Amino acid sequence: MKSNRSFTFDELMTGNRSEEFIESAYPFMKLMMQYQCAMLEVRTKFEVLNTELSLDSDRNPIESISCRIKKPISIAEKLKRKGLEVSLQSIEENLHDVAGIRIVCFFPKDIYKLAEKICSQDDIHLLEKKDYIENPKPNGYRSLHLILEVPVFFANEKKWMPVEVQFRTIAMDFWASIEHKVKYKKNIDDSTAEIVEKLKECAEGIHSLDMRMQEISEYIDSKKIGHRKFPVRTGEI
Ligand code: 0O2
Repeated sequence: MKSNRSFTFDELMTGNRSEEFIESAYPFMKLMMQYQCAMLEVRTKFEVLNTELSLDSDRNPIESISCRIKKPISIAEKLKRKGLEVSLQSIEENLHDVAGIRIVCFFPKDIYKLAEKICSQDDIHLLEKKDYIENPKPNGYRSLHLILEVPVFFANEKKWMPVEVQFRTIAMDFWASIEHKVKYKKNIDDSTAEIVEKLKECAEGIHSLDMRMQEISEYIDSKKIGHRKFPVRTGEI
């Protein structure tokens, strides 16, 4: 008969409890595997779009794609922060960002084009959209966040899974990465007005650079300077 007592890590790993450990870990591992597969599905869709769109415009809209599955500790912390139960059912019902993809683009217009193209695919459901480019966060953070739901075909079932997609330009990503690092490393809280103000100024400067670079690119496109019929880097990310 199974015991309800919880076991220490040593008991689970070294004693005859390892089977119980594997048994209890399996449903979590299965759920994470399913998020991983959903992430792969969505990533492939963006790789296809990137390859196709480069044919028409002579350049790839996507600079890089990165993927991550939220760590178990971050999942538990987020659920607790929201006052929710920490369980598999609760993860599925309440968290939409367990599978996350970050798409880094060259220009802001690339972001909206990719978002429009992915949302128009008939096997994609748009669950949520947060446009922090149009409406930046008070600290200056810019990015377009979509929660997409995609069907994944497993060996014995078809399951709709949510994936969070964050779209940023290289410039927005530069700001967000540094802001995250600075705040994380020094443990600075948002009330430090001077730092918040300086970071916000940098975000504004970066945004105006983004817009100017986009204008230059559009000008070059309009003059068809250096126009090639076929892309040089088809499919490269
Ligand atoms: P990690 O490490 O990316 O997993 P919600 O999910 O709607 O209940 P949440 O999580 O605040 O609430 O959603 P939101 O605002 O869409 O932000 C989610 C993610 O966006 C964060 O993930 C960050 O990756 C990024 N992000 C949001 N705001 C900022 C910001 O001010 N600076 C930086 N650098 N990134 C930001 P997590 O949850 O932090 O963790």
